[in-house]
Amino acid sequence: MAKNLNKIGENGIYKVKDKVAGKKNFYHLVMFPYPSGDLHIGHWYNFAPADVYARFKKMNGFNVLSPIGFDAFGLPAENAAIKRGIHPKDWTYKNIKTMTRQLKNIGAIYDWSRKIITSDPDYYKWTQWIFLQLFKSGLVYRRKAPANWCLKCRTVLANEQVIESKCERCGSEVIQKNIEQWLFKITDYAEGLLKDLDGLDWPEKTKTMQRNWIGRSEGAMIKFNVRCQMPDVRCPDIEVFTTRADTVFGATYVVVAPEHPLIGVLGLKIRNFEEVKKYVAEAAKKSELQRTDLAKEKTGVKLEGIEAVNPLSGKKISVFSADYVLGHYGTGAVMAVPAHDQRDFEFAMRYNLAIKQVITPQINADLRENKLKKAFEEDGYMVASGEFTGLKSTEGRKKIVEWLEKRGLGNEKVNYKLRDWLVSRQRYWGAPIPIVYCDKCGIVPVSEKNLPIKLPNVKNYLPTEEGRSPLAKSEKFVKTKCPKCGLSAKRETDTMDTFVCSSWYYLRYADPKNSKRFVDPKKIKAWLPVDVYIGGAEHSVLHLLYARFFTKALYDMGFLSFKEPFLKLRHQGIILGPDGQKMSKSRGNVIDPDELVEKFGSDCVRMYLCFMGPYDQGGPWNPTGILGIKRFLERVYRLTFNIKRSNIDIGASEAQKLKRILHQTVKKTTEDIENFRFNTAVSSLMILFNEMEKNFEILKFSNFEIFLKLLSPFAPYLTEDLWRQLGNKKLIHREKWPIYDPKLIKEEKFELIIQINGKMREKISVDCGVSQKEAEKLVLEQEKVKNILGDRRIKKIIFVPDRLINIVI
Ligand code: ANZ
Ligand code: ZN
Repeated sequence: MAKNLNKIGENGIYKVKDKVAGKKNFYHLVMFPYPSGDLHIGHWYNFAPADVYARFKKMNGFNVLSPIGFDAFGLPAENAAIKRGIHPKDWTYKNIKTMTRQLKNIGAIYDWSRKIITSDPDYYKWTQWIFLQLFKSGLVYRRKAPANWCLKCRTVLANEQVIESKCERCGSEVIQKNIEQWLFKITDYAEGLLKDLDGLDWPEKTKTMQRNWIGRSEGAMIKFNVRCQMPDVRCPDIEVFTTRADTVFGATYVVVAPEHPLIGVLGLKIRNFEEVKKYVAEAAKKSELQRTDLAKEKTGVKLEGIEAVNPLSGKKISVFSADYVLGHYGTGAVMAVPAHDQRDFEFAMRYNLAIKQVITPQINADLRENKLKKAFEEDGYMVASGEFTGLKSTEGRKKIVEWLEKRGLGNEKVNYKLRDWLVSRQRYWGAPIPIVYCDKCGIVPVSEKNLPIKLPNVKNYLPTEEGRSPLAKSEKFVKTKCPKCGLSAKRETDTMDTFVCSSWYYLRYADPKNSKRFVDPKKIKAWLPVDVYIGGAEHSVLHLLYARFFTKALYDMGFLSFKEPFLKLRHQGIILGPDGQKMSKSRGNVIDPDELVEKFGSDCVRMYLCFMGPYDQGGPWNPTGILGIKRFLERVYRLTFNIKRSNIDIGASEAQKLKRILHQTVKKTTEDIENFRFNTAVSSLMILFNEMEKNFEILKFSNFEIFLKLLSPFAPYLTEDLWRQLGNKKLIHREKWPIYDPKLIKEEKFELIIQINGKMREKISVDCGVSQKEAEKLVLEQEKVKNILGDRRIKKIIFVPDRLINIVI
């Protein structure tokens, strides 16, 4: 019965117009999938309940855009292709075909005419165009620096793609490698990316993760003069970043990161330079995680012959290099305060350095008896800090910075953990970076009219040992003319990180076929920003942060009129195997949606996914749960043919009750779906249906039709079918969503709470709408109330209609 309806989507019934008279546009978006080759149950869990929401919005009078496409470039597709010895392009497009068929089974209202494939030249032409716009705006740069290098994928990775020192894609070890790379200056947007989170309707947890990733930190820059013991040699100052300027008096040494330029600048002025160099080389081999591991033993090396001057105490202190200080954060140097920073404390213990306490929990504490066993890291009161002694540390911080500022020795400073986004990849399957190297002109952007720079169809797409892109081997691709001077030049052979492609696809859906512009401004206005975005929480930092950055950058260039791409965001949970474990082939607990569709039909799968639990939580798959849904839909099917075609209102109290439940259910499902509570929406539909089935003799025909409409977003195939069988000419998903009558949802009886002097004493069941007079009479007849009142005088009676009565004595 439902199979033929599969075609509905292809007949163009879900085609979306940019404008429909009398309707507001609503942009409903799911995160587009990688064409990994198989649509798994996790995809279904994202897309099917999301489609319930889209259909619900549509029936509520919105002109809904719900597009789909493929995030087709990138490492996962390429690695899989390499494993199977198929060209990444063939592999990708074959998978897209399979997944398109699978996606159609979901029965979503996707407008397939707007499909996007990011590896199509007419899409990546505009990815390259955006690269050029960012380049023009000074948001792109190239530099040689250590980068995360995955030994297995043989490419650099962005920081966001390194999870606990392992490659996010393949799980292998990531080391640091010195390499030329392209970066986007996302750090220019750190403050906006942070601040604008406040206005978004996103899960709080996701916002927190982004906030932490951006990592705003308020502190100060402080200059430490450096003295070299060799005569007549001047040394550059060391600038440190600190969040605790109140502890300057306790700074008993200074530490520079092994990468710090000072070491190279001083060179042989450092007496033990050889030893220092060795230490630096060792540090370079360690990953950031190893270096920042709090539990590890702190190591370092003293720079002999060099001293720093504490700007407040005037004391000369030692300078060390230690790998627990990172080169890229802050200034790459810290003033070490062992009494108040645990890392410094451990270091000082090991190297026998002075530990000087300058903050105490109580004001004017006596320090003589007190020997610290670990660093005291909290705020408190300043001691042994000259004129600042006695101040609260929070106040002292400000005062000290003011003092330093007056003398040109420091200033307030905000730092971010966020680093620039490394976008170049030494891999084949990505959009080529539209840049040319000319001996005369240097780095030259490709001219816009020559876009797209097509990815050549090379036979040898394997990553090279020495870490260069496979494109470098294609002479035809590399050789070109300089866009500026016309002399022969070489193309950039790195490709872009796939996250670049997915940072703007939501814009392209508004105008997917445009060959003149990346999107027509009118279409942007019609659809964007996205009203609701639905997808996995694993993208909390990566994709969602990058997409926000793109939107902000394009806004600043004048291409967009909004600064945030996704106003509302919802995550689905994760579906586990029936054994409660993560699904995996090796565990043999994978649920295959194709099989389920074959066995139960798409509606059952959709509806069970909605029903199985709170949407944002997911949980284990229950094989008997889907059977319950199947039986339920079969009952709906049967009842449709047993129901009397009478629309007469029967006055019987049973009929009244049925009507009330119906209207209550309309209210409940409406509110539940609007709030992504699909599970409780389904269960209230079940309750309603039970009542209808029990009383089908008196069930009004039009009321049953209302039920079918409520069911239709969950079970579109079945309901479209039944809707026609009932003689309707139009499609059910184009019907209006039912509205309830507030008068009809009122219960006949309610529990009246009886209070005496504000304390609850009794509850009685009374008619809804009971008047105060009637209620008082009933209440005063209650034995319990009579006993408490005795013959005390009633001062007054407070009555809250349909809720409570309070007798004040
Ligand atoms: C002195 C001090 C005293 C510090 C004290 C803390 C406590 P967040 O919040 O993460 O910004 N720091 C600065 N740059 C560093 C780097 N490149 N590598 C490692 N550590 C670095 O933390 C800022 C604090 O981390 C700074 O404040 C500095 O130590 C350290 F009682 O300065 B503090
Ligand atoms: Zn040139």
